[in-house]
Amino acid sequence: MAPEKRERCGAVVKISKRFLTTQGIRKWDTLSIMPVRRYNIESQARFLTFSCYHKLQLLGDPFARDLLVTQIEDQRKSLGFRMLAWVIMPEHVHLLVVPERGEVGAVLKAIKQGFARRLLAKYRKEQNPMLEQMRDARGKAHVWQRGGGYDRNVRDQAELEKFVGYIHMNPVSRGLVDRPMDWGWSSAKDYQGGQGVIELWRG
Ligand code: NI
Repeated sequence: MAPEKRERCGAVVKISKRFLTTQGIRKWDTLSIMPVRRYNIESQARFLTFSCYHKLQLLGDPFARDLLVTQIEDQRKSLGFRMLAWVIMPEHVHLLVVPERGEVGAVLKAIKQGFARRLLAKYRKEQNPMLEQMRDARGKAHVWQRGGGYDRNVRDQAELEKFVGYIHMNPVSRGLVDRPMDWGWSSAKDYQGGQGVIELWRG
């Protein structure tokens, strides 16, 4: 297939061979990316970042990260969005996704609400002292920072590769692991030819 093939509502951009090689991928086909900066357009990749309430490290333990992984994977199956890369850090999350019909709100809502409900239920049951720090002025406990977080449309292949690299380097930059693939809660392993815990879109 030609490197760039125009379609009615976007362009199919082929990931460069060089990038695939550096990421250890042999057979990843094409990714659909809109080359313009617009919101809610079909086939456009989105770089999403969202954080825990008041930057609390609510994702600091493996149990919480595993719970979020399950939530993301369940919602990926039911909502049909495509996952390109992801990382779960102790107090924030980065996702590179292509939402179904371009609607990213439903993806975020489903992931965040489901996780918050489960984590709060667990914390309440065990009377976790963290609950006190999660309360707002009215006494309501929050898991996520309010607002949509950070949301960027990925315009082209170069930007896509930059985001993938950035996402996977998060745990290394933070000093949590030496190599991206040593962090179990990201898609770095998939890019090294392995199978991660969330199924990535492979074209
Ligand atoms: Ni980060």
